[in-house]
Amino acid sequence: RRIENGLGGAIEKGELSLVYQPIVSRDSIEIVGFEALVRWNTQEYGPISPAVFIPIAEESNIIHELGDWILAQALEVLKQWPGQYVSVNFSPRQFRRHNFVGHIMQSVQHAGIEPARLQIEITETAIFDDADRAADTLYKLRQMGFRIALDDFGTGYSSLYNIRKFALDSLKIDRSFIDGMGRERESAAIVHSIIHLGHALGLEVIAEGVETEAQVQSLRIAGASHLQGYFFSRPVPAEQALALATQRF
Ligand code: G
Ligand code: G
Ligand code: MN
Ligand code: NA
Repeated sequence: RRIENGLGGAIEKGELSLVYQPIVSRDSIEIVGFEALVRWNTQEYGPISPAVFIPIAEESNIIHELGDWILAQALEVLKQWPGQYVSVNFSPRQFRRHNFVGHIMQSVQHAGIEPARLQIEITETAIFDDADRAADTLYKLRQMGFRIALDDFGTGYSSLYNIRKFALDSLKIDRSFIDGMGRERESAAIVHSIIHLGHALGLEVIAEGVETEAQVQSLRIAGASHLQGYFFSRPVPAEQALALATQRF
């Protein structure tokens, strides 16, 4: 409850900020986009992880106010980048919000941003409950030119049936599989399978949580189209992201 109460005032108190992590092309030459990740630095308790407060916000309507702030902030920063997209996480409740499509469109229009420069990251949880409605929402968003990424892929209740049915641009392989790749055959096999599946369906495949040179090499060989992780950069504040965006990687 304390967190929920604190979150209510966090925006006004200026306790929230966004950091941005580059998503690089497979040859590591080009930054194609940045994932926006929210940070909450409370005056009282110091930093609180979004892994803690997003699920709490998700239990109430605070998620909408928080989500609106995150999107507006990310779109504002995006204006300064040369051509990259920004990839914003949307929780299941945001995605299922009444008139989500109209809401997103209004936000980008207000910011004067091309829809193609916003990637919407959702998890399988967001689309599993009401698959028909989710398919309709994704179709509309994609028709309007937004990019759609399925986040944490492989950890949820994904069915291959769903993957076929949903309008997507990319699959993001959950970092737990990348982490296990060097140690367990099973993880390596899963990573390879996701990459093949993604490509067969005409999707980009983004590997998350890439930390080592060895992982970069294996993922290149496996054919991942994009890479993201501490090996390239931690999530950094907007000014640092801008510096990265304007240089070659
Ligand atoms: O940034 P970090 O690794 O601590 O994120 C932890 C979790 O919080 C991840 O699951 C991530 O997707 C989620 N998260 C981070 N930023 C946002 C955000 O802006 N919106 C939503 N809905 N989730 C976020
Ligand atoms: O659920 P989602 O994929 O949106 O969460 C991304 C989370 O992963 C963020 O909290 C981010 O800080 C974290 N992250 C990004 N790159 C790495 C990495 O290379 N290693 C680890 N351990 N975490 C990472
Ligand atoms: Mn994500
Ligand atoms: Na993820």
